[in-house]
Amino acid sequence: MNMTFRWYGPDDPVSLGHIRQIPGITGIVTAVYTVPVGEVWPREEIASLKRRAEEKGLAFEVVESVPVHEDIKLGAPGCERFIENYCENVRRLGEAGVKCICYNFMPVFDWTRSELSRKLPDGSYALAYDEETVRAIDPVKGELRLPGWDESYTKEELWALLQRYSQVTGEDLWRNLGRFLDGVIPVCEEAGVNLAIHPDDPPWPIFGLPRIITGADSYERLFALNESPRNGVTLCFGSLAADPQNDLEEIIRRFGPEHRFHFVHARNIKHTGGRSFEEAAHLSLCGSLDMAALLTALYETGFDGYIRPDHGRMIWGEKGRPGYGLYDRALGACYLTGLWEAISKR
Ligand SMILES: [Mn+2]
Repeated sequence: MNMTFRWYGPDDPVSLGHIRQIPGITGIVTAVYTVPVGEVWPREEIASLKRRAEEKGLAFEVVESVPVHEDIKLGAPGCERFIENYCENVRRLGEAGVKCICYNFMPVFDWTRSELSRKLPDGSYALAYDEETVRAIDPVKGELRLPGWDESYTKEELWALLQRYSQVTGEDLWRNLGRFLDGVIPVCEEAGVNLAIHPDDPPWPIFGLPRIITGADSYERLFALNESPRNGVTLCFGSLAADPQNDLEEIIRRFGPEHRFHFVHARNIKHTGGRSFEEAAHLSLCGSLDMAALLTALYETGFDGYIRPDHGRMIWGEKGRPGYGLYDRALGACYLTGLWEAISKR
């Protein structure tokens, strides 16, 4: 197990100097943020991230994310160019010592919440998802007022993109994911890089857009699509657990022995009725997940990948990137490292 910490690059208010002071952190998780989705990352920018990390004694072995161009998800004519660019990024990252690349295959929208700073009873602030609020929104009407969405699209561009997805089904997405993996996984094998798909967050279709990485059945199908162990998963506790039907411990014990969990996002959530939830501190007693049971299942199935604390609350007056402040994630990292030490010394 390698405990890592997400860092958003030189503009992140959380500095590498802060991160290195969190006990037990061995490396950072970051990305090149200056290049448009679908293009090739300059070698100098990759090298610069690596140099900055290593100057602080931190490894740079995990990238989150190399985003997948919408044309690949759509299976649009000409998407081969974007698959080839993706392969080139895998090669360049492998050359720089990166071992694991996180990505997702969610159409248009990445993670979705209805609130970025819900005040919890203890005075901290957390991200939250209210099912009714999200269900009442029709993005085609331009009612795009939810936080956390990609604001790089104009309203017209977003409308046009949603139109392109209007006939796309879950089966289409699976076929396009298969084509993407067929192109990229052989390069991952040559480059010594694991590819790790992040589950859809939340793990169900939103706004009429299909979502396919949603639970145990998805993993069964994903692993069958491409048998290489390089074709793996970022196991995000909070994303999968948003669907109360997902039994995370069962998922870990069932698929863990296949060694396809290359990266774990450890995060707790608290179910608040139906499919609504709010994000919680990492401790089991603060949310709906039994973190000790989940880490025990990982340990007992031989997990040897990367792990990081996931979203944290805003505490102690910190202002910053929602979910990615320093303090609560640092508390989470220490808690997870402590659990792991206790489990591994039994
Ligand atoms: Mn995650």
